[in-house]
Amino acid sequence: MSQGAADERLRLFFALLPPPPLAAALAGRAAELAGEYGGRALPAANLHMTLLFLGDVGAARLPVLNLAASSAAAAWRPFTLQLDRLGYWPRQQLLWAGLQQAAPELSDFSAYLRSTVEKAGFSIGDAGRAFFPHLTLLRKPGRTPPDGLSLTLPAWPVSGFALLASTRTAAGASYRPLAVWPVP
Ligand code: 2AM
Repeated sequence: MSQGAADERLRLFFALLPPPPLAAALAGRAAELAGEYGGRALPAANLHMTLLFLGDVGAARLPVLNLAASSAAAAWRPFTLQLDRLGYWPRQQLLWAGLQQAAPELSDFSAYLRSTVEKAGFSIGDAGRAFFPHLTLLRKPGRTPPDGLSLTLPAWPVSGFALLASTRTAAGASYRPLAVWPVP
């Protein structure tokens, strides 16, 4: 391995990836919203729900991170999500899909993953930011979307989580799965 590769830093986060039919439906809704309000709709391949954002991590630490995530995966309890809410954050200029009903298994798992990863020596990207489950659909709309936009989608039986690396490009960020943990 070259010195450059050993020193490589990756912008990492753990996320849930919607199954392809749901991702396609979400991307369709995102494109519709971009048609109405402007902005950049995320393509299906980039759609995800962040569980835990780490930020920059040295590539050499990936094996330890993978081990920590595998041990956290053992605590997974199965759950299904219903994405049935659209919201808009004006400061981030971000339109997202989320949940009307809290999903305790999801927030419990995010918290458990966080404590496992912290015990393994990793720091969390923005430790003060509370976990708020959402899936970004659209960035920087030209006009502010109104409240109460509808979202009707099939249920999402969550079947695993992934570790993703984010790369910024001129066309926006793109996300590359580095590892996936299927769960029962
Ligand atoms: P966003 O979609 O709300 O922007 C990759 O950047 C993923 O990590 C995105 O889902 C992004 O959320 C999230 N993310 C980026 N910075 C973050 C931070 N400081 N804390 C928590 N999540 C963050």
